[in-house]
Amino acid sequence: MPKRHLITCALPYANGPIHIGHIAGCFLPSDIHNRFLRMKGKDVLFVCGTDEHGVPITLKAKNEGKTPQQVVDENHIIIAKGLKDFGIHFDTFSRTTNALHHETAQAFFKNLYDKGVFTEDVTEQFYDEEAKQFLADRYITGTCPNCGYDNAYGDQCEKCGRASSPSELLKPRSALTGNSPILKETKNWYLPLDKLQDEFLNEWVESRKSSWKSSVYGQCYSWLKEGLKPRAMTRDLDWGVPVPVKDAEGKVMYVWFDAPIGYITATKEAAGADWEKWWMDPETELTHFLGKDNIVFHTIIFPAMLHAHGDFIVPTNVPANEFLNLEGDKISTSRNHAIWLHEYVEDFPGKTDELRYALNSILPETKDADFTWKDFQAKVNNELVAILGNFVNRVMVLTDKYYDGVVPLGSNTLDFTGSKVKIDEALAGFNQRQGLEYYMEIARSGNKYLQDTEPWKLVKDEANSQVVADCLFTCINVVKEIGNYAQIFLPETANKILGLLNLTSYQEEIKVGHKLNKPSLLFEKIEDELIAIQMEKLQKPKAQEVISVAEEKTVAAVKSEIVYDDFAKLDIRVATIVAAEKVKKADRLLHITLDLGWETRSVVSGIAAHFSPEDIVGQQVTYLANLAPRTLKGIESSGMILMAEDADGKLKFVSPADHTAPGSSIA
Ligand code: B3M
Ligand code: ZN
Repeated sequence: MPKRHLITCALPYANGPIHIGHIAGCFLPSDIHNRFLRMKGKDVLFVCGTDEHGVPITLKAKNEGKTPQQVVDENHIIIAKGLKDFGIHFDTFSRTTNALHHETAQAFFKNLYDKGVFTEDVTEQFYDEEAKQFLADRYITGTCPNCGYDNAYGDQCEKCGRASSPSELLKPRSALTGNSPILKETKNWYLPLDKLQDEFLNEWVESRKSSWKSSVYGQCYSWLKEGLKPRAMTRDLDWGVPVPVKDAEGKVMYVWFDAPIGYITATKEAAGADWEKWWMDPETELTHFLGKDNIVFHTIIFPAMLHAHGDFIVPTNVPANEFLNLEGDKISTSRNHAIWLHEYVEDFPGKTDELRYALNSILPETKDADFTWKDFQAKVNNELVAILGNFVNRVMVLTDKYYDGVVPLGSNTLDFTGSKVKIDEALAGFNQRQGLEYYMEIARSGNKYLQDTEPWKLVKDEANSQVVADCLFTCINVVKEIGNYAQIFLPETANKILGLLNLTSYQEEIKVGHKLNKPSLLFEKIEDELIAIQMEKLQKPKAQEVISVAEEKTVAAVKSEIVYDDFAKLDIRVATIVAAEKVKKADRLLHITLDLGWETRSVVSGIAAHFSPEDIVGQQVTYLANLAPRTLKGIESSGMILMAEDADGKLKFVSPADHTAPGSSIA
């Protein structure tokens, strides 16, 4: 039995906000594990923070005309707020640009350096003589040797997807000045993973074979089988943690060297002088939560670093998740095919448990999973509203009606020990989907018990009064069980149930004569309109972002090729706006009437933030006339007005250069 549990959640890159893929990958699983262990009374520390170094951040900054520091400052705030609003409860949410982190990472590096762990190697790297700077792969563009695309990056061609190295590019250019770079010698420090493999990793990974997920062990196994090579831990870059050794001016640590040390920094921030016991005492159980693209860093490189240092423990488990897709398609930040956390909490105020529940039920624990808005709606309406919420509400209403909200003298006739053992076992084994299913069994059994007992019939006969009292006493205790375990799965709901039961903690017992609070609903149905608005949002990609992010290896500059027949299916026309008004209770929507020459059409369009209705009457537009109609906020919308969107997200109408008869076709 470990004495204490240190839980880490992969540090999100501060080069953009986070989306539901990140939530399902590591934030929700780590938060559930944290809540589970705490409920069991364990000593737990749960840390995270933003990963603020690395080349993508410098590129993003350059692109937006900002400093890297501005970029990470902005994103840290958005990410931290979104997670807090979503109820992810870290002991500390740190940053890798904090001074304490630089100090911690430098001390770590220096320790390995002094021990002679690193090997040094001089290699030739591309160098921009005008900018006086070595160029990271992403800073070099050139002609792809495979497809001839002349804006391919040093590490990858975005047109054909081929991964390459900068030296393979034809006519390489520097992204800083456009000059052709020269090759220049530079020294870097390498972690000898080959040596550490023999010395430590082979045996250690093998010892984890039965306790780690097979997907995690499998990845490690194939890396080790291939044989590890020394890997450079320093970079010629001006954004990162400066390398604290002689001859290393102008060099920073490789971002994957400093980022995991961020866990140590965060622990120092949370535990102060006490931090060492969390990292150095073998009685601490260390668990890293992350997505599958980060496995190698947490099972090979970081453990090798920790081992080489010598004072640290290594992780007990690394329960990595697979990927989450969205509406059948890969989540893509550049195509804006994503549900952003900070937007969800704004669009669905007070509904964090609804998303938690939907994601928990599909967590990509063993294979990729797919989130759809329809499924989200169904889970909320058919499970949270119809089962859990409905049961709790019926118990509250009946107690209010029959006993004026006072707990009757009765005895408990249901026992959920079996369900609770099953939940605990599932959660201890990181089977959190299964855990949620067992949890819902409690609500289902409660519902069934109430339905079978039918106190509303029994109550008509005075002779049954004890049976009715027993039934409601039992049900009130089931509500408490549901609330108690909701602390793990549905934290907002746990608080609400505590309020309904008029208790201050789930430790408290439900006593006969205790007065409950007035019933109020836990969940409400998600209406079709809300889902339609979200679907519409997904169909409106933001302007292409030039930088691809780590999660996404290929970014298509142009959508995939179609044939003429695909295009010919679209019936695109010129139309004239003849009337426009705001849609009630929908800030973003305008109801527009279009003249199509031979008839008028009604369209609901999400452009209210960009245009006022009175300004657009008379405007000519491009109109997709044969898009299947749908209903938004009770108004039928047929077809779609096509808009141009610039890089700042501003929308503009696309209209013919001269006035054109409405109904004219565009092809
Ligand atoms: N920032 C990668 C990612 O967000 C990386 C994780 C660091 S964990 C030490 O996918
Ligand atoms: Zn190519």
